[in-house]
Amino acid sequence: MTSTEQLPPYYLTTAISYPNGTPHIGHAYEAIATDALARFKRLDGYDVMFLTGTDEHGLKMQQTADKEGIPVRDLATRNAQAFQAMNDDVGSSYNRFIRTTDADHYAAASAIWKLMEARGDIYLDKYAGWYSVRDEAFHSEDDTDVREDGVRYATETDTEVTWTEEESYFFRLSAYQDRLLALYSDQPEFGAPQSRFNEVISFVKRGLEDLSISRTTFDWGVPVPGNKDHVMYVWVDALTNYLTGVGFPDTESERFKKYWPADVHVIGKDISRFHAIYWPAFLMSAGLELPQRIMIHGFLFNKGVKMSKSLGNTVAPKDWVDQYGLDQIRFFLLREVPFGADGSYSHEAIVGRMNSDLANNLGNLAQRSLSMVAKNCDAQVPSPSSFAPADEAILAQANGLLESSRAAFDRQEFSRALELIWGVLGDTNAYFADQQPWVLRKTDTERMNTVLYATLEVLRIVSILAQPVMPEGAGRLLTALGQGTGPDDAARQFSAIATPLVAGTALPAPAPIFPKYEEPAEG
Ligand code: ME8
Repeated sequence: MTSTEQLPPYYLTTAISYPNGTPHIGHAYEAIATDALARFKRLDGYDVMFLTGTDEHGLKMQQTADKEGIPVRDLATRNAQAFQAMNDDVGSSYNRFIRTTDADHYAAASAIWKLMEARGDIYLDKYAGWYSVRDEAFHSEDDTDVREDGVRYATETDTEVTWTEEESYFFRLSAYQDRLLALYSDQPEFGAPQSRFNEVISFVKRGLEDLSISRTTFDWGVPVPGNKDHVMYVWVDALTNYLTGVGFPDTESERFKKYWPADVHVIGKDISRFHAIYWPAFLMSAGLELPQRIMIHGFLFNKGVKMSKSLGNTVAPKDWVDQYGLDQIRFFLLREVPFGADGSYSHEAIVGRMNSDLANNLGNLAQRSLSMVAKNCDAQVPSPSSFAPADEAILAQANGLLESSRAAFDRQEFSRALELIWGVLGDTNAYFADQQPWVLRKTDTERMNTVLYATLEVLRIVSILAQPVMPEGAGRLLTALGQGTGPDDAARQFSAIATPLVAGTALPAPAPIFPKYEEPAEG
């Protein structure tokens, strides 16, 4: 038994969501992708810390609560529960669900503020500018425009801005331009994918202004240490959640020493500047190590159209899971859209993936080979004789998948990993059709046994590697292949891939997995 203390650590996070509404498919997408990576790393022998949660402060939360006529804390609690339930619904295996109203988070946010202040990077001044409540950010006049309705908008984000003047603390972001550019060139993998990271780099090259980091017009936030008239700008508090989650400010704790710096922060494209510019600057100022990587994913659209409540095209993640199945939506989202790119979903696209990739390529191959084994091999893994070149070739392909999947997951290229795995499945289907084990049954049972053995061996390797994306279905397939009973079983870890199936292993009666999607009957 290896204790987790000896395993290499891996710390990953999602963005923390604003609980001013309920979760949508975009939130579920980020949770599922990050979860698949967390599961992959656990199965690959890492001691994983996976953090997710809710970002509960700020003016937007206060305004939503006022509109609903309820205390802001109640709004935060109600919707934080909805976000946690969504994570559970999509099978997220987070280790902690953090809320920025948690007591330990207040301590962490105060501590990072004091460190940045002690460095001389925080000063008090006055701010006047165009403020967008939706973005929780000021925009320079050049970045705004007055539209036909007479209202001024932030050009980039299409959100309304209002002229706001207040006393504010500032962070000397301008002093960090050179250090940030040095970081980007020394650590070219810091931001990904490259195209989205390039946008960040150009922004920094154009020059950085100091950042307003406190507010006096409302009090729903973490108090600024030493000045009770100010609360922290919500992004200072929000980004710090990544430190709170591993025990900051106790930088000497085992947990902090083990997990910090984070291996990857997974975020959406609209918040790349906050993560790839402000966050490393805050950490440099506080004298803390920087995360290894900011992975910026794209947005999901409903048939290419932005989701919005007014268009009535938002989808609740739970409804999706109920309609198509959990494994099915996890597979669809990660296979269909290259992570980093924008993507679209539609009923037809989901059903297409379910029927061709899952029901046909995987489910059907498993069903056909396992029922032949049940009938013709005493329900035991058959004993192979010497492998023919066709068998060797398919086994070699399957055995190469661990390394290629690992390379793809390390770059968060989930669709690439699944494409490679399903490529091998496609070739195995062709192999099965070519070899015709149902004919060999009458002509050459030794050869039939070898073909069935090789097919089951590919299915075993594919199922082990499919667990991070489809924990349930891949688990059921592993059970059908006699490979343990639960996800922690040694036979299901990636280290078991190198140990081939043992002939004579008893197999349970095969049950169909990944059935075809049937349209519900009308009426
Ligand atoms: O931005 N498709 O919270 P949030 C894919 N609280 N991803 C989407 C999406 C879509 N249609 N819409 C949103 C915040 N997201 C801050 C984060 S982190 C310290 C603070 C992603 O609830 C979005 O890009 O608006 C972000 O990564 C996450 O969902 C939460 O968005």
